Amino acid sequence: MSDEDILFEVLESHLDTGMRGIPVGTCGTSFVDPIDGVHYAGYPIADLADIDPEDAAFLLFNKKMPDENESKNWKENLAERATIPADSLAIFDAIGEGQGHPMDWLSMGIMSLARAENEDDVAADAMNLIAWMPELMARLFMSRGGRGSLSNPSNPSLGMAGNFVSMLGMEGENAVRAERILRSFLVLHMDHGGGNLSTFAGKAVASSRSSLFASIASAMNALSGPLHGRANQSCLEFVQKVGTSDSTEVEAFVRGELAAKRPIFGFGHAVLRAEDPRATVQMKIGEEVCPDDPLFATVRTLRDVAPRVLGENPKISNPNANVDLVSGTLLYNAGFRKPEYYTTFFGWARVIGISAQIVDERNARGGKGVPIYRPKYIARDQPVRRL
Ligand code: AMX
Repeated sequence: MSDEDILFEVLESHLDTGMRGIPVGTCGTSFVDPIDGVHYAGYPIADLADIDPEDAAFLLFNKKMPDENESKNWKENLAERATIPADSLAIFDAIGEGQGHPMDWLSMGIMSLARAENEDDVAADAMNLIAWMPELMARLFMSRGGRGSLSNPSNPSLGMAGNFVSMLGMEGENAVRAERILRSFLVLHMDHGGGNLSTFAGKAVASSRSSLFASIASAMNALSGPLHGRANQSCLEFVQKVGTSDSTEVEAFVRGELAAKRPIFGFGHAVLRAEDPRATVQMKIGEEVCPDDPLFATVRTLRDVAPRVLGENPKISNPNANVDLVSGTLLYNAGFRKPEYYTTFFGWARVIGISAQIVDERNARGGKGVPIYRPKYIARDQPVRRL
């Protein structure tokens, strides 16, 4: 690419559109193809669904799949870092059981770990935060749920998903199912290119050389919005509201929602123009772990019916299933019965991808880092005036 290549011509009609589609930088961790979905360092996401989440993290940071030795060393490195600094997360005892949204707890939890920042070593901070996330998440769930301290102490040798499930005190078949679902959830949600709001927000804050913790907390705050990460909470609530898996009834429900100008959750996407491969993968997992679950049966029928109904409206660019159609139902089957927590799982996964992108941006320009973000806003209706 030469300096002269015109990638995009900014027209007046592009202003005030949320910078939709306007190129602003480069991203080495992942790219999103409108048809084939997200690829991590070139690998289509569907090929990665069953790998260890730790290996997916290695891939995003190193842009290559780890060999056996690299995978072992990487996991040991994370395990060695896993002890949360003493007295951190005391904030969770202070907020009060059930108060505030879990995403606010996640953000505050991450900020409370900033006291252990390594100055000028964003890569070390990223590794530490990734290593601390399973315990942070477990303590968030226990404290906010009023369930006291961890059921079992942190045991990083179980892997990030297994350790979290164990700290919550899940056992037997339930623990196995929860870990299976969570492992793939984490891998599928880690990264989605550079321009989604939470990633962009995290990188923009990081560009001022703010700490990794402040940058990631900002990203989590962006993710917490109902138009972004909190959509996975809304999707499960929507599937519960459908309340049937009968095709005719589901179709009538979908048409009724559209007539009432309400969105059909779990369908459509700003960039993708086919079914999200992450939805396809999760449908397969659902068929494996909970084929007879009534909620999953509703999802199965919605996936058959809704694209046809939505497709009748030519304005809708993509009537097909997105990642959120199935993820909430799987988490519900994993034993996580409160949808308000679902976005924290999304946040946990994104901590990894966004951290990898922040490290890349700090290493840019021969280690100088990307310049501080400074897009231009054009003045509107403000003639110069004098008092
Ligand atoms: N239900 C109802 N209307 C929909 C729709 C859906 N599933 N998908 C698109 N539309 C509407 C849009 O609201 C828009 O209407 P408008 O012109 O009156 O504003 C029109 O169709 C054109 O939209 P688009 O260009 O196809 O998509 P978009 O980029 O504006 O919106 C999205 C994308 C995801 C917000 C939208 O598809 C939607 O609201 N889906 C339902 C909610 C959902 O599942 N969100 C999770 C998305 C996955 C994710 O990113 N986490």
